[in-house]
Amino acid sequence: MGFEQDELLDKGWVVLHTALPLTVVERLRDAIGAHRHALPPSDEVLYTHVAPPPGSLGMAVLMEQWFNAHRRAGPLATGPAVEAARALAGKVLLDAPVLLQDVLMVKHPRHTSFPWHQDFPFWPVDRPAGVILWAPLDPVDQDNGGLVLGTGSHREGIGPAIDLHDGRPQQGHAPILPAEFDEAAVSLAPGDVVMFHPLTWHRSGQNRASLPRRAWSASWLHPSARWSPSRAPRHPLATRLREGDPVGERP
Ligand SMILES: O=C(O)CCC(=O)C(=O)O
Repeated sequence: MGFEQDELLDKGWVVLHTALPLTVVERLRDAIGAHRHALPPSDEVLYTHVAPPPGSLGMAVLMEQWFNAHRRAGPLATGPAVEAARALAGKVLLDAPVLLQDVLMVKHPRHTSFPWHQDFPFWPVDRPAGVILWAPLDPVDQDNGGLVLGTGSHREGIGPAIDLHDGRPQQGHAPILPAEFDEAAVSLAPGDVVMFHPLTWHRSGQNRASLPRRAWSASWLHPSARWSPSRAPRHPLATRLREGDPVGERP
């Protein structure tokens, strides 16, 4: 087992320094520029369990995001970065990783913070077997809205999908957070990657700097996982998936 998998299993997250070539970083920055020029940000994907509350301000107040640019062509495409990321995901999944989704993100100073949440509850997948790669495209720290991860929080089990506007569970349950955990605020340079477990609780603060904070994330599944649209019925993929099909067979 490599140190990456050891640390991921132990802490729930691991930083890989200088893991992505700067040519890939540059390509992703260009892809964000191309998206901003050509396409509006992706629609609401925050409410994978219940309909958005009336008057919800949607993703626009949290972040500018474009989903699944790996499916696009030309300057919009993130395909070359996906291939570099696939090799990194393979270090911890130790099998052929399956890409669930990728997201280009821009956090401007006007955007609000992301409250504590896990990613897995938003996924139409039957088990938390996978890894998220989060790659800054600008230097990030706590001043410009860098990630904060709950060390060991992946051992607390599967929580609810969180409403990212107020930090409360989408299903209307009482607010819950996992038990005690140490908070790790990661400072990263372009080319670094933080990998975290689908059950690792994480958050990010406001961008208090003057420049936008750009990042890219790619969520990977272990091929043993199966589709489960009933776990996230409002996820954009859900209507195209059959319960129990292997994730390797994309719709
Ligand atoms: O990039 C960020 O600030 C937060 C992203 C995040 O938490 C997520 O996409 O799950």
